[in-house]
Amino acid sequence: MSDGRFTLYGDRRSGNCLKIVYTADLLGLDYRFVDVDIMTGESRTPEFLAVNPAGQVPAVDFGGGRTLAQSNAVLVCLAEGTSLLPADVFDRAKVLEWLFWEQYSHEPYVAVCRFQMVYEGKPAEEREGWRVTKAEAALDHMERQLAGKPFLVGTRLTIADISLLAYTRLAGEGGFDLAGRPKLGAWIARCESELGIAGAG
Ligand SMILES: N[C@@H](CCC(=O)N[C@@H](CS)C(=O)NCC(=O)O)C(=O)O
Repeated sequence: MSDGRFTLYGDRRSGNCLKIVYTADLLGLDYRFVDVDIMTGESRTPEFLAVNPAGQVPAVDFGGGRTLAQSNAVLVCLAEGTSLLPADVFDRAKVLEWLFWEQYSHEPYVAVCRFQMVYEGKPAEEREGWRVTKAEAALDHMERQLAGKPFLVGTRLTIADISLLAYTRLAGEGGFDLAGRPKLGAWIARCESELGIAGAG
């Protein structure tokens, strides 16, 4: 699937887009990045809606009419056949377990709080309280799950780590303090080292 050059439509501030960039760069894939500004209507143009009718980034065009949205679906597509997506069916399902959890129990809280601060320019105090509570719970869950483990699934980096890393490493921009979560901090540094990306300030 990822044999040929593809086009990634995205926003460079978006963790959902960055997780694809991290994966594609690690795998040395050939792609073109097209910037789409979601704040000025660029994700609602007829041209963009032809790529992703849902009007969201990221979206990928593999050519030949094969377009794909949903960041974690794209990760699965890119990582197939590599160590980032285990061949063993149980390990593979564990990776999927984390990908689904990321979209349902982490991203709507950690990422949306960050969106309110970074994109909408709100101060931390104006984040929605219920969302902050759920975000803190998600980060606590990761801290517990990383006890005695270098990565989320098995002993190697997988797309489960890359997917969760994208917004977790930027959680500070959403008003969250990771200082009291040492395992999470060490995991972020480990993943960043594997990916060759700088620490998140
Ligand atoms: N579940 C989707 C979420 C995509 C998403 O929320 N994209 C945001 C940017 S991170 C977006 O395009 N927002 C603009 C909009 O929804 O109109 C994924 O994982 O790709």
